[in-house]
Amino acid sequence: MELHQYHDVNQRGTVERITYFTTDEGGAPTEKYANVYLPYGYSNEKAFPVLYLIHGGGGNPDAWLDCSKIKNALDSSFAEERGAPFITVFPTFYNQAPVRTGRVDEAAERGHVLRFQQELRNDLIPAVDAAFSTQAAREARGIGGFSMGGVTTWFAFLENLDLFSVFLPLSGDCWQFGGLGGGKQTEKTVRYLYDRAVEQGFGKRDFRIFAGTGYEDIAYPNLNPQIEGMKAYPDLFEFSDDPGKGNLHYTVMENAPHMYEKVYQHIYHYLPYLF
Ligand code: FER
Repeated sequence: MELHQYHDVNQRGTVERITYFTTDEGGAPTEKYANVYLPYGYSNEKAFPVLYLIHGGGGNPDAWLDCSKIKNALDSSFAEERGAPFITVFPTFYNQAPVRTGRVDEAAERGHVLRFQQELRNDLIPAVDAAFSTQAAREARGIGGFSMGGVTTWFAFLENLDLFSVFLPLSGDCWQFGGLGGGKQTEKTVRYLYDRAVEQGFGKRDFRIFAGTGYEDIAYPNLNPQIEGMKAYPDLFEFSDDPGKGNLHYTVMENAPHMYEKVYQHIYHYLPYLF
């Protein structure tokens, strides 16, 4: 899992912004932006996979880039040919920048990341596929996120499985049945994930989940039981320690609290297997 953070990277990707229109909670049109990382060598002559990477609670489209070495991890991985280059889109699930004082409002946050599923489908993905040279297919589209972004990722599995095949939930559990539901209502949550996939006609060869957290992470008590519960359904969630086999992967890091600076390393670790 060691990132060559001092590696001399001469092949750097660029970060652009895309603006797009979506609909706010009241149904009014609103303009938003996302950051778009284009790998070194990006060109209209090729079509690239796209990873959507979602910030945590209180964050914004800049959070991943400001708070972690994710760009360095992408640049160095592609320069070293650890994986085929892909585009990474950093959007936000908020319509208004949140003012965070004290404890997280679980119901409000859950509402934002659930509403964002429609924005992905109706507005953001079409805008990205129109503006950039993408493969524009679920096989070449992934979504991941940290904390509330991990919660967003599980909702994408439930609501947008026809759009994504790769899922990277990092230090965030599934909130279908309320805040911290992966820990508080593990059995019900796991069963729902299972049923939603099956009812939409998807089987275990149709998606891959690359989950991660840390032993010291506040989300560990919520994500860990959920992943352990999912292992009990190997006909749909086939766990393997080898990220190239099965479709459910889970890495728990040592000395890793709930921070972008830690969780981005999971993306580095899994990168060769994503697309
Ligand atoms: C979790 C998932 C999300 C969790 C916390 C969050 C404590 C979000 C926290 C925040 O936005 O502050 O499992 O565990």
